[in-house]
Amino acid sequence: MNELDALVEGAREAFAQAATPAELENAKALFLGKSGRITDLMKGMAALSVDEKKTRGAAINQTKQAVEAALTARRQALAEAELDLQLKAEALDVTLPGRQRGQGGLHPVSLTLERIEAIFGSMGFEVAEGPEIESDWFNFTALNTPEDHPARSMHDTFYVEGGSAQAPNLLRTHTSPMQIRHAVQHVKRHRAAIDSGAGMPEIRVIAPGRTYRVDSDATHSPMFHQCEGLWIGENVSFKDLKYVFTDFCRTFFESDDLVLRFRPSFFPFTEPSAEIDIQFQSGPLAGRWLEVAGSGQVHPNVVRNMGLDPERYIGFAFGMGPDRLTMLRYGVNDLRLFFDGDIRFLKQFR
Ligand code: 2NL
Repeated sequence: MNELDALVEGAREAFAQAATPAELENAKALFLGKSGRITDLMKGMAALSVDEKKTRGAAINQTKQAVEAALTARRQALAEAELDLQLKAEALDVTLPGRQRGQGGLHPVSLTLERIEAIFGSMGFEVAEGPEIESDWFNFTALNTPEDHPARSMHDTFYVEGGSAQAPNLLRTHTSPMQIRHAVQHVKRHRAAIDSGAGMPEIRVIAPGRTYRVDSDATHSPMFHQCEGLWIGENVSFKDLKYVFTDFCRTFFESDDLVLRFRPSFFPFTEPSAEIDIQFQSGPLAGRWLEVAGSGQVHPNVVRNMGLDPERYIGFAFGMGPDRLTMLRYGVNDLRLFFDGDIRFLKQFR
C-alpha cells in the first residue's frame, strides 16, 4: 500500500472511531484541517517540477476526495444512528389502548326518581319543582300543621337565616310545599272558570326532590329524598288512590302479584290517612309487609289553603321515600351508602 492509500485508510479508521459528531470534527481536522495531513502533502509539493506537480497534485486530490467521501459517509452514519436513538426514545406504542374518560352514570336514587317520574307521567301527573329553602307557611301552616306541632321545633327542622320571627325560613322537611305552590298557581290560572261554575282541570302532580330533617343514623340522613303526589278534582276518591298507587308499585318493582295494604294512620294534612305497605309474593323479600308511603284524603283546610272550596274539590295525596324504594329495589341495606360517594358502590348501578 502506498503512502496515500495508507493515509486514506488511516482517515477511515479515525472517522470510524469517532463516536459522536464532535469527535468526528476533531478527526477531520487531523486530515483536512489547516495543519492536517492533506495540507502537509500540498505544502510538500513546492519543491517539485511542473510535471511532477501535475501527477502528484492529481494523486493528492484523489486522496483528498477519498478522505472527504469517508468523512461524509461517517457523518451520515452518525446522524442516522442519532436519529435512530431519538426515534427509539420517543417511540409511541400505537397498540396501547387510549386513555379513556371514565364513563359516568346516574346515582341510584336519581334512577329511582326518573322511574317514578316516568310511571306517574304515564298516568298524567306533572312534575313540580320548587325551592329547598321554604317559608314556614308553605312547609307547615298551609299543610294544616298546628303552631305547637313537634315537627316545627328546632329539634326536628333546620331553620335558616333570612326570614322573620313570625315567618321564619327553613329547609323544607317534605316536598308538599311544592305541591301547595303548584296548586295555588293552577287555581289562580283557572280562577274564572272555577268561579263561573265550569270548573278547573284536575290537579295531578308529583313533587320529587331533596328534603331535610334533624336526624342521623343508619336509617336516617339529615338530607334525604321525598316524592309526594297530589290529585285534586271534583270526583277523586280513595279508590283512585288505591288504583293509582297499586299500579305504580307493581310497575316500579316489576311485580304483577305484589299486594298492597292501607293501614289507618294520622297526618295533619290528610283525613282519613293511611300508611301504605307492600308485600312481595316472591323473591328475597317475599311475605314481609314493607312500609313504602303515607297517604290520605287531602284535609279540607289544605284544600282551602289552595284557594279551593273543600265542599266541591276533593282528592288524595301521598308521600314516599325514594331512598327507601331504591334500597328495596336493589337490596341495599344501609342508607348511608347513597350519600358516602364511594365510587365502588355507585359504579354498580351504571
Ligand atoms: C310520609 C307521609 C304524606 C302527604 C304526604 C300531602 C301533600 C299535600 C296535601 C296533603 Cl299538598 N298531603 N302529602 C299526605 C300524606 C302522607 O307523607 O310518610 N311520607 C314519607
